[in-house]
Amino acid sequence: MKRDWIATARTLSEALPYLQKYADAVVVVKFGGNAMGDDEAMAQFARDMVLLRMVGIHPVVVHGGGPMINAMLDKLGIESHFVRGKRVTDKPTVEVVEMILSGLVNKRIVQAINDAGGRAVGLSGKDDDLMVCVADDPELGFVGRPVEMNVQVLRDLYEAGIIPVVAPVATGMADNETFNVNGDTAAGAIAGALKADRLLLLTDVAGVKDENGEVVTQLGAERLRGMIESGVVKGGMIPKVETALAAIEAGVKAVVILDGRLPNAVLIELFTDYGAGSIIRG
Ligand code: X2W
Repeated sequence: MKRDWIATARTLSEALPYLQKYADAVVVVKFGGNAMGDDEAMAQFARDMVLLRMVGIHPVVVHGGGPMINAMLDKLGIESHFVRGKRVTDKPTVEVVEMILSGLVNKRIVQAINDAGGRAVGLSGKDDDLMVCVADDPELGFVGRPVEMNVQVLRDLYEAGIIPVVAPVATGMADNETFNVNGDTAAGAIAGALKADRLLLLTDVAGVKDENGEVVTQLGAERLRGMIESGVVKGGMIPKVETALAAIEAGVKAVVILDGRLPNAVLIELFTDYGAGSIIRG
């Protein structure tokens, strides 16, 4: 296949204003379990993170892994229940959650970024007390709501050129407590505490849809609140848009909800006029 090198060079040239705009920006990327594809898709995501780092952006990856937790719970014969999009988490379940998120999923992402030539370090909300939680709701068991964020460890890592990769597992106020945190919630809390320039929520839908099922590319916080109240935004999208609104209130400049299965979704969003998904601003 003959490649159009002129088009390739033009693409790079057209990215210049965006590269200048995002120099030194802190970009928190939530990489959901449903957005993680096969090894090739994982390698592509990892290359995008390394590219961000190489152009002077500070990416912070916060991941999910719901489908991987489900698969292990199935194997162990433990049933999964969800209430308002969150996993009801008893003691045996939280142990599996920590093993899968901090172990399997976190290390798969770390390894992929390192294989792409980056320097990734994996940690969870427990490391350096990054994220301290209380129980979100008695009905949910060990599901955490972040109440104290200590994000200096993330700054220390990214200032040293390292890409932090965070598993949404947290410590509690009491000794020996472990909490399962929804990945979107964790990413929003981290982005808010860092006052990030962007929070990108990579999921498996194209963005926030209006009453006609069309993706809305730009949204203000007020319109979005109205869309929740009128029921236009529903189901699994509710925790995402609530996370987006809370992050903006905490000082994140903009949040983008986009389809992480799209090849190079992050690059399309940050470096092209086209953008991707729905961008939410205050
Ligand atoms: C999630 C944590 C993983 C997650 C869970 O147990 O599935 C809660 O529901 P995704 O892939 O981003 O959905 N925690 C409390 O959020 O994964």
